[in-house]
Amino acid sequence: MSAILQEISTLLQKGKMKDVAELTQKALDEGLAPLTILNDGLMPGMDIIGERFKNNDIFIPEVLIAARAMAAGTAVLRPLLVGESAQDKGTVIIGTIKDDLHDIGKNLVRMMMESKGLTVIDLGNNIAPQKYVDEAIKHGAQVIASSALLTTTMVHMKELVALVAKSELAGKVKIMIGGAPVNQAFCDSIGADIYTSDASSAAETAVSICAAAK
Ligand code: B12
Repeated sequence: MSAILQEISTLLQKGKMKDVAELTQKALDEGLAPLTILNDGLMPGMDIIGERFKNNDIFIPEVLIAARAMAAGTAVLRPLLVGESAQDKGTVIIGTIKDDLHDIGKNLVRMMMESKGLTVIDLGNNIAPQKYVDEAIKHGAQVIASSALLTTTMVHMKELVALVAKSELAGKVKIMIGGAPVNQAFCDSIGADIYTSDASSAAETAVSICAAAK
């Protein structure tokens, strides 16, 4: 990892929101690609925070300020990743599932999807399964994307799958799921359509689904 990416990671871990934003801009000015800064600077910093939280080395306040620093860095990258032209390649409804407030991964997935020209309706976090269905009908979406970071909330994804199957969306909308505790086996077990492990592959897959639906 280059020195500036290492420093971005370190400052993120310390929750230095302003410094992370400034250094992210500096890395861009030095010619580093936005995705490199995201994948090799910001994300590794958040991974270390995750490990330290797991080991009870740090607690919620530290995690929250690190999350804010991560958001400040991604805000700098967002216009470059997303671009300005709306290409209308399809519509995705995205949200973090009911009872779950984690939204960093969901926001990255949204950003990557937008960068590929998809229209993304972001419902936010703590989203009831019925709300995804209602919004997908309202916006004529081809994809519902749901994120979960807690083993206690991922179970609500099963309710989402059942509700879609009972609705007018059945057979028309694909359900994509993701988030750290989610995997292919869980996806298969609840009958969701697609699982991917990261934001870039989630965006590529959503583009393919939307293209096939046209
Ligand atoms: C940041 C964080 C928080 C922040 C969230 C801030 C925010 N705005 O999101 C705060 C402090 C609020 C928090 C709170 C809690 N947290 Co927390 N948190 C984390 C932490 C450290 C990082 C999560 C993160 O953002 N990772 C970075 C992102 C980029 O990764 P990601 O979300 O996995 O997303 C990537 C992929 O999964 C994928 N993806 C994500 N979503 C989707 C969706 C689709 C459709 C697809 C295809 C792909 C995809 O793409 C992303 C990019 O590649 C994790 C530890 C960890 N290692 O995950 C714990 C963690 C998730 N939290 C945990 C816990 C226990 C909690 C609390 C219950 C703590 C408490 N006692 O109160 C609360 C719950 C609050 C709630 N109701 O949601 C546990 C969960 C354990 C479990 N088995 O369920 C973890 C694993 C920590 C641990 N090891 O103990 N947390």
